Amino acid sequence: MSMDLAALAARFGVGNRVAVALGALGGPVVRLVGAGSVAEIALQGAQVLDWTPDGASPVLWLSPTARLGTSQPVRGGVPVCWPWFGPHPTDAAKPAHGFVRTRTWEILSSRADADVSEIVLATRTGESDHALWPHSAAVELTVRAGVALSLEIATRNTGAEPFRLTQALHTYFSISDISTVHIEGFDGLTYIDKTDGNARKHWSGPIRFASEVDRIYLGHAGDTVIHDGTSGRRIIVGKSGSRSSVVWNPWDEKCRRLGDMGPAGYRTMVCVETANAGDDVVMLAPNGRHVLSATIRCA
Ligand code: TA6
Repeated sequence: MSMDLAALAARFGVGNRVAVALGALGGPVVRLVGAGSVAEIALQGAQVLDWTPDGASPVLWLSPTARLGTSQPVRGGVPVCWPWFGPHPTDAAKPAHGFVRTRTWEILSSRADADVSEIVLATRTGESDHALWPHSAAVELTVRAGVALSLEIATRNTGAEPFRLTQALHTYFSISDISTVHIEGFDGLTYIDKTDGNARKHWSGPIRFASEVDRIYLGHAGDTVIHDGTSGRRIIVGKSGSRSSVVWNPWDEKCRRLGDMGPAGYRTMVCVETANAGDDVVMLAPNGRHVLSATIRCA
Protein backbone atom coordinates (compact mmCIF):
# COMPACT_ATOMS: atom_id res chain seq x y z
CA MET A 1 0.00 0.00 0.00
CA SER A 2 1.18 3.56 -0.67
CA MET A 3 2.41 5.49 2.37
CA ASP A 4 -0.63 7.79 2.49
CA LEU A 5 -3.01 4.80 2.32
CA ALA A 6 -1.05 3.05 5.06
CA ALA A 7 -1.17 6.25 7.12
CA LEU A 8 -4.94 6.53 6.58
CA ALA A 9 -5.36 2.87 7.53
CA ALA A 10 -3.36 3.40 10.71
CA ARG A 11 -5.22 6.57 11.64
CA PHE A 12 -8.82 5.57 10.81
CA GLY A 13 -8.84 1.77 11.04
CA VAL A 14 -10.95 0.41 13.93
CA GLY A 15 -10.14 -3.22 14.74
CA ASN A 16 -11.94 -5.51 12.28
CA ARG A 17 -14.79 -3.02 11.92
CA VAL A 18 -13.31 -0.17 9.81
CA ALA A 19 -10.45 -0.55 7.33
CA VAL A 20 -8.86 1.66 4.67
CA ALA A 21 -7.41 -0.25 1.72
CA LEU A 22 -6.87 -0.30 -2.03
CA GLY A 23 -10.15 -1.53 -3.50
CA ALA A 24 -10.78 -3.93 -6.35
CA LEU A 25 -11.75 -1.03 -8.65
CA GLY A 26 -8.26 0.41 -8.37
CA GLY A 27 -8.68 3.18 -5.83
CA PRO A 28 -8.70 3.71 -2.05
CA VAL A 29 -11.80 2.52 -0.23
CA VAL A 30 -13.14 2.35 3.30
CA ARG A 31 -14.58 -1.01 4.35
CA LEU A 32 -17.18 -1.07 7.11
CA VAL A 33 -18.19 -4.24 8.98
CA GLY A 34 -21.35 -3.54 10.93
CA ALA A 35 -23.65 -5.78 12.96
CA GLY A 36 -25.62 -7.29 10.09
CA SER A 37 -23.91 -5.98 6.98
CA VAL A 38 -20.75 -4.83 5.25
CA ALA A 39 -20.21 -1.74 3.10
CA GLU A 40 -17.49 -0.32 0.90
CA ILE A 41 -17.07 3.38 0.16
CA ALA A 42 -14.61 4.86 -2.35
CA LEU A 43 -12.71 8.00 -1.31
CA GLN A 44 -13.35 9.08 -4.91
CA GLY A 45 -16.66 10.90 -4.77
CA ALA A 46 -17.38 9.46 -1.28
CA GLN A 47 -19.26 6.90 -3.34
CA VAL A 48 -20.77 3.89 -1.61
CA LEU A 49 -19.90 1.00 -3.94
CA ASP A 50 -21.34 -1.92 -2.00
CA TRP A 51 -23.79 -2.67 0.77
CA THR A 52 -24.39 -6.35 1.49
CA PRO A 53 -26.47 -7.63 4.42
CA ASP A 54 -25.04 -10.75 6.09
CA GLY A 55 -26.17 -13.89 4.22
CA ALA A 56 -27.79 -11.89 1.40
CA SER A 57 -26.78 -10.68 -2.06
CA PRO A 58 -25.55 -7.13 -2.65
CA VAL A 59 -28.31 -4.52 -2.46
CA LEU A 60 -26.54 -1.97 -4.69
CA TRP A 61 -25.94 -2.41 -8.42
CA LEU A 62 -22.44 -1.69 -9.75
CA SER A 63 -21.49 -1.63 -13.41
CA PRO A 64 -19.26 -4.53 -14.46
CA THR A 65 -17.07 -1.95 -16.20
CA ALA A 66 -16.73 0.34 -13.14
CA ARG A 67 -13.18 1.61 -12.51
CA LEU A 68 -11.88 4.20 -10.05
CA GLY A 69 -9.24 6.78 -10.97
CA THR A 70 -10.53 7.65 -14.43
CA SER A 71 -12.01 11.05 -15.30
CA GLN A 72 -15.45 9.44 -15.43
CA PRO A 73 -17.82 8.97 -12.47
CA VAL A 74 -18.32 5.36 -11.41
CA ARG A 75 -21.65 3.95 -12.65
CA GLY A 76 -23.45 2.33 -9.74
CA GLY A 77 -23.53 2.32 -5.95
CA VAL A 78 -24.54 5.72 -4.59
CA PRO A 79 -23.08 8.62 -6.61
CA VAL A 80 -23.26 11.96 -4.78
CA CYS A 81 -24.88 14.54 -7.03
CA TRP A 82 -23.95 17.97 -5.62
CA PRO A 83 -24.33 21.06 -5.72
CA TRP A 84 -26.78 20.62 -8.60
CA PHE A 85 -28.89 17.67 -9.69
CA GLY A 86 -28.96 16.76 -13.41
CA PRO A 87 -27.64 19.15 -16.06
CA HIS A 88 -26.40 22.52 -14.78
CA PRO A 89 -29.42 24.85 -14.70
CA THR A 90 -27.87 27.46 -17.03
CA ASP A 91 -24.65 26.04 -18.52
CA ALA A 92 -24.85 22.65 -20.28
CA ALA A 93 -21.04 22.64 -20.62
CA LYS A 94 -20.72 22.07 -16.86
CA PRO A 95 -20.66 18.46 -15.63
CA ALA A 96 -24.00 16.75 -15.03
CA HIS A 97 -24.84 16.15 -11.37
CA GLY A 98 -22.29 18.66 -10.09
CA PHE A 99 -18.57 18.22 -9.57
CA VAL A 100 -17.83 16.18 -6.44
CA ARG A 101 -18.33 12.68 -7.87
CA THR A 102 -14.81 12.45 -9.31
CA ARG A 103 -12.78 14.22 -6.62
CA THR A 104 -11.08 12.50 -3.67
CA TRP A 105 -12.80 13.24 -0.37
CA GLU A 106 -10.89 13.25 2.92
CA ILE A 107 -11.67 11.06 5.90
CA LEU A 108 -12.77 13.09 8.92
CA SER A 109 -13.53 10.32 11.41
CA SER A 110 -14.37 6.65 11.94
CA ARG A 111 -16.05 4.73 14.75
CA ALA A 112 -17.72 1.44 15.56
CA ASP A 113 -20.14 0.38 18.28
CA ALA A 114 -22.19 -2.74 18.99
CA ASP A 115 -24.55 -1.97 16.10
CA VAL A 116 -22.89 0.15 13.39
CA SER A 117 -19.57 0.97 11.84
CA GLU A 118 -19.31 4.55 10.61
CA ILE A 119 -17.10 6.73 8.44
CA VAL A 120 -17.36 10.48 7.87
CA LEU A 121 -15.92 11.84 4.62
CA ALA A 122 -15.63 15.52 3.70
CA THR A 123 -14.85 17.95 0.94
CA ARG A 124 -15.19 21.69 0.50
CA THR A 125 -15.39 24.05 -2.44
CA GLY A 126 -12.38 26.23 -3.09
CA GLU A 127 -11.13 28.97 -5.38
CA SER A 128 -10.46 26.38 -8.11
CA ASP A 129 -14.16 25.44 -8.14
CA HIS A 130 -15.46 28.98 -8.48
CA ALA A 131 -15.53 28.84 -12.29
CA LEU A 132 -17.96 25.94 -11.90
CA TRP A 133 -19.83 27.24 -8.82
CA PRO A 134 -19.12 30.70 -7.34
CA HIS A 135 -19.97 29.82 -3.74
CA SER A 136 -18.23 28.40 -0.65
CA ALA A 137 -19.47 25.30 1.11
CA ALA A 138 -18.29 22.45 3.28
CA VAL A 139 -19.86 19.02 2.73
CA GLU A 140 -19.73 15.92 4.90
CA LEU A 141 -21.03 12.45 4.07
CA THR A 142 -21.65 10.10 6.99
CA VAL A 143 -22.12 6.43 6.12
CA ARG A 144 -23.22 3.86 8.70
CA ALA A 145 -23.45 0.10 8.13
CA GLY A 146 -25.52 -2.02 10.50
CA VAL A 147 -28.87 -3.76 10.02
CA ALA A 148 -29.49 -0.84 7.65
CA LEU A 149 -27.28 1.37 5.49
CA SER A 150 -27.62 5.06 6.27
CA LEU A 151 -26.15 7.98 4.38
CA GLU A 152 -26.32 11.61 5.52
CA ILE A 153 -24.98 14.44 3.37
CA ALA A 154 -24.61 17.69 5.30
CA THR A 155 -23.94 20.96 3.45
CA ARG A 156 -22.89 24.15 5.26
CA ASN A 157 -22.71 27.52 3.54
CA THR A 158 -19.28 28.84 4.51
CA GLY A 159 -19.51 31.95 2.32
CA ALA A 160 -21.01 35.41 2.68
CA GLU A 161 -23.78 34.94 0.09
CA PRO A 162 -26.82 32.66 0.06
CA PHE A 163 -26.87 29.91 -2.55
CA ARG A 164 -29.38 27.45 -4.06
CA LEU A 165 -28.62 23.77 -3.71
CA THR A 166 -30.06 20.77 -5.50
CA GLN A 167 -28.58 17.32 -4.87
CA ALA A 168 -29.22 13.59 -4.76
CA LEU A 169 -27.97 10.36 -3.28
CA HIS A 170 -28.29 8.69 -6.69
CA THR A 171 -28.72 5.12 -5.51
CA TYR A 172 -28.52 2.21 -7.97
CA PHE A 173 -30.36 -0.81 -6.59
CA SER A 174 -29.62 -4.39 -7.66
CA ILE A 175 -32.76 -6.30 -8.69
CA SER A 176 -33.32 -9.69 -10.31
CA ASP A 177 -35.09 -8.46 -13.46
CA ILE A 178 -36.67 -5.08 -14.16
CA SER A 179 -39.73 -6.78 -15.67
CA THR A 180 -40.70 -8.31 -12.31
CA VAL A 181 -40.12 -5.18 -10.19
CA HIS A 182 -42.74 -2.84 -8.84
CA ILE A 183 -42.17 0.19 -6.63
CA GLU A 184 -44.61 1.60 -4.06
CA GLY A 185 -44.62 4.98 -2.36
CA PHE A 186 -45.51 7.47 -5.04
CA ASP A 187 -49.28 7.08 -5.27
CA GLY A 188 -51.13 10.38 -5.85
CA LEU A 189 -48.00 12.50 -6.50
CA THR A 190 -47.09 14.91 -9.28
CA TYR A 191 -43.95 14.05 -11.21
CA ILE A 192 -41.75 15.68 -13.82
CA ASP A 193 -41.41 13.31 -16.78
CA LYS A 194 -37.90 13.79 -18.16
CA THR A 195 -38.70 11.41 -21.03
CA ASP A 196 -41.52 13.71 -22.16
CA GLY A 197 -40.11 17.24 -22.22
CA ASN A 198 -40.28 17.62 -18.43
CA ALA A 199 -44.07 17.54 -18.59
CA ARG A 200 -45.76 17.53 -15.17
CA LYS A 201 -48.07 14.58 -14.71
CA HIS A 202 -50.10 12.87 -12.00
CA TRP A 203 -49.15 9.38 -10.81
CA SER A 204 -51.22 6.72 -9.10
CA GLY A 205 -50.48 3.16 -8.03
CA PRO A 206 -47.23 1.17 -8.11
CA ILE A 207 -44.47 1.91 -10.66
CA ARG A 208 -43.69 -0.84 -13.16
CA PHE A 209 -41.19 -0.78 -16.02
CA ALA A 210 -41.56 -1.54 -19.74
CA SER A 211 -39.52 1.35 -21.23
CA GLU A 212 -37.21 4.18 -20.12
CA VAL A 213 -38.40 5.82 -16.90
CA ASP A 214 -36.86 9.08 -15.72
CA ARG A 215 -39.11 10.90 -13.27
CA ILE A 216 -38.71 13.45 -10.46
CA TYR A 217 -41.55 12.80 -8.01
CA LEU A 218 -42.49 15.98 -6.17
CA GLY A 219 -43.82 16.32 -2.62
CA HIS A 220 -42.37 12.89 -1.82
CA ALA A 221 -41.29 12.67 1.81
CA GLY A 222 -42.19 9.09 2.75
CA ASP A 223 -40.78 5.61 2.37
CA THR A 224 -40.25 3.84 -0.93
CA VAL A 225 -40.57 0.06 -1.23
CA ILE A 226 -38.86 -1.73 -4.13
CA HIS A 227 -40.44 -5.18 -4.63
CA ASP A 228 -38.20 -7.67 -6.42
CA GLY A 229 -40.84 -10.04 -7.80
CA THR A 230 -38.32 -12.74 -8.69
CA SER A 231 -36.40 -12.99 -5.40
CA GLY A 232 -39.21 -11.75 -3.15
CA ARG A 233 -36.80 -9.25 -1.55
CA ARG A 234 -38.22 -5.90 -0.53
CA ILE A 235 -35.84 -2.93 -0.31
CA ILE A 236 -37.19 -0.10 1.85
CA VAL A 237 -35.78 3.42 1.45
CA GLY A 238 -36.52 5.95 4.18
CA LYS A 239 -35.34 9.55 4.10
CA SER A 240 -35.24 12.99 5.69
CA GLY A 241 -34.45 16.48 4.45
CA SER A 242 -36.00 15.65 1.08
CA ARG A 243 -39.32 16.30 -0.63
CA SER A 244 -38.45 14.76 -3.99
CA SER A 245 -37.25 11.41 -5.29
CA VAL A 246 -36.06 10.34 -8.71
CA VAL A 247 -36.94 7.01 -10.29
CA TRP A 248 -34.81 6.00 -13.27
CA ASN A 249 -34.23 3.07 -15.56
CA PRO A 250 -32.54 3.87 -18.88
CA TRP A 251 -34.02 0.84 -20.70
CA ASP A 252 -32.27 -0.71 -23.69
CA GLU A 253 -31.48 2.13 -26.09
CA LYS A 254 -30.11 4.59 -23.50
CA CYS A 255 -28.28 1.73 -21.77
CA ARG A 256 -26.49 1.02 -25.05
CA ARG A 257 -25.84 4.76 -25.58
CA LEU A 258 -24.35 5.18 -22.09
CA GLY A 259 -21.99 2.30 -22.91
CA ASP A 260 -20.81 1.75 -19.33
CA MET A 261 -23.51 -0.52 -17.92
CA GLY A 262 -22.42 -3.81 -19.43
CA PRO A 263 -24.61 -5.75 -21.86
CA ALA A 264 -28.30 -5.20 -20.90
CA GLY A 265 -27.24 -3.76 -17.53
CA TYR A 266 -30.58 -1.96 -17.35
CA ARG A 267 -32.34 -5.27 -16.70
CA THR A 268 -30.80 -5.76 -13.26
CA MET A 269 -30.85 -2.26 -11.85
CA VAL A 270 -33.23 0.50 -10.86
CA CYS A 271 -32.42 3.89 -9.40
CA VAL A 272 -34.47 5.36 -6.57
CA GLU A 273 -32.67 8.58 -5.74
CA THR A 274 -33.15 10.48 -2.50
CA ALA A 275 -33.06 14.09 -3.64
CA ASN A 276 -33.60 17.79 -3.41
CA ALA A 277 -34.50 18.15 -7.09
CA GLY A 278 -37.10 19.78 -9.34
CA ASP A 279 -39.12 22.27 -7.29
CA ASP A 280 -37.44 20.93 -4.12
CA VAL A 281 -34.62 23.50 -4.05
CA VAL A 282 -32.70 24.21 -0.85
CA MET A 283 -31.79 27.87 -0.27
CA LEU A 284 -28.91 28.11 2.20
CA ALA A 285 -28.11 31.42 3.95
CA PRO A 286 -24.53 32.13 5.06
CA ASN A 287 -23.64 29.63 7.81
CA GLY A 288 -26.88 27.75 7.06
CA ARG A 289 -26.78 23.94 7.08
CA HIS A 290 -28.93 21.29 5.36
CA VAL A 291 -28.88 17.52 5.87
CA LEU A 292 -30.27 15.06 3.33
CA SER A 293 -30.41 11.47 4.55
CA ALA A 294 -31.36 8.07 3.19
CA THR A 295 -31.77 4.86 5.17
CA ILE A 296 -31.89 1.57 3.27
CA ARG A 297 -32.97 -1.80 4.67
CA CYS A 298 -34.22 -5.11 3.37
CA ALA A 299 -37.19 -7.25 4.38
O1 TA6 B 1 -31.22 10.59 -12.14
C1 TA6 B 1 -31.50 10.18 -13.46
C2 TA6 B 1 -30.50 10.85 -14.38
O2 TA6 B 1 -30.57 12.25 -14.28
C3 TA6 B 1 -30.76 10.35 -15.80
O3 TA6 B 1 -31.33 11.37 -16.61
C4 TA6 B 1 -29.37 9.92 -16.28
O4 TA6 B 1 -28.68 11.00 -16.85
C5 TA6 B 1 -28.76 9.45 -14.95
O5 TA6 B 1 -29.16 10.46 -14.03
C6 TA6 B 1 -27.29 9.18 -14.98
O6 TA6 B 1 -26.57 10.37 -15.07
P1 TA6 B 1 -24.96 10.23 -15.20
O7 TA6 B 1 -24.46 11.65 -15.29
O8 TA6 B 1 -24.46 9.53 -13.98
O9 TA6 B 1 -24.73 9.40 -16.45
